[in-house]
Amino acid sequence: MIVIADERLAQPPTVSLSSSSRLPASLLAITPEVSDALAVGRPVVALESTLITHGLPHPLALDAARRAEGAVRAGGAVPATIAVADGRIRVGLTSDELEALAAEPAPWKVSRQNLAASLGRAGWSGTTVAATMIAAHGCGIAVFATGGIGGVHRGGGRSMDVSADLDELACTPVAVVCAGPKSILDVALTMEVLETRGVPVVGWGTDELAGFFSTGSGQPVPMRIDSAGEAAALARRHWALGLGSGLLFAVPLPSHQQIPRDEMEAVIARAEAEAIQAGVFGPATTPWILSRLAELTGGRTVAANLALIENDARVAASLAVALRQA
Ligand code: PSU
Ligand code: MN
Repeated sequence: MIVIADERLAQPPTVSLSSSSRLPASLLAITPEVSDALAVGRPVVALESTLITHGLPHPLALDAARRAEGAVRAGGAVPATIAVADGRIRVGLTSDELEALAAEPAPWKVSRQNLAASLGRAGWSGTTVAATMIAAHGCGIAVFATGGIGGVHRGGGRSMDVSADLDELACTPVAVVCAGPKSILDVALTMEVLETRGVPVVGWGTDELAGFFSTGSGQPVPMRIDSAGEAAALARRHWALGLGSGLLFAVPLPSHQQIPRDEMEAVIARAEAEAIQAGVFGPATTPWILSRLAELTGGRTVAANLALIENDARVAASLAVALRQA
């Protein structure tokens, strides 16, 4: 007998805080606004914090964080910026806390590997896509917005520098809304890994994978949706299958805000070569290259990065709202 799952019966993996919470309360601090929203089923969008601590120069990083939160609110959802501080995973930050995070002199960049270690340390740490997904899922948030996910670095076939973000997408059922893998990566190899690991990569209103600083990446996406309602239906169906993985929604940066791909490619190749020459490797690679790109483009990559983060946050809010409309 063939049984067809009724997607209307499927819930996002996280509905009520008490039943879905898998993170111990002793390691978690959720703001009242976020926990109230989760308790009554209001839409919530998680936001990451490595882009604040390591991805953007100051004081623009703080501006980006506030703009992302504003875009989520304008879209009718509650923002939950996630970070680690003083022994707790913080879900939702006050304005002062956001400022303290952005001003932290030596923040850690926290992924799955060093999440426990970061909780044993004083001060603020930024959470990557991987760590933010763990926190979001662990407290009942199904939708998460970021700028660009990590992936396979250029030369990753040899260096094996493959972001833990990809494995997290494979094993944590959260919908991640981004502007594509960061274009400093080997985007084609990143797509191969996502396919192997069973992560749906979905074009938001486009057949072309979003290209981070650029509207398009030149790579096709295996599937597309054309509205938040369609995105929500796909996510529900995916989660109803119980596969355990997340979904990646790739939202193109509007073309008037992009830096054309040809132009970016030359600059990225130069920054990449300089990083190798400077002996930069491991988790330091992404922040180093992003900051070098900002210098080489006279700040244009930073402006594009701010715009795409805000755009992703707006779209993520529409998805969170649609997921709550049965
Ligand atoms: N998006 C941005 N800027 C960033 C990042 C994302 O616009 O700095 C961060 C994310 O937190 C992502 C991390 O998870 O870069 C990937 O780092 P790595 O390649 O070391 O895994
Ligand atoms: Mn890495």
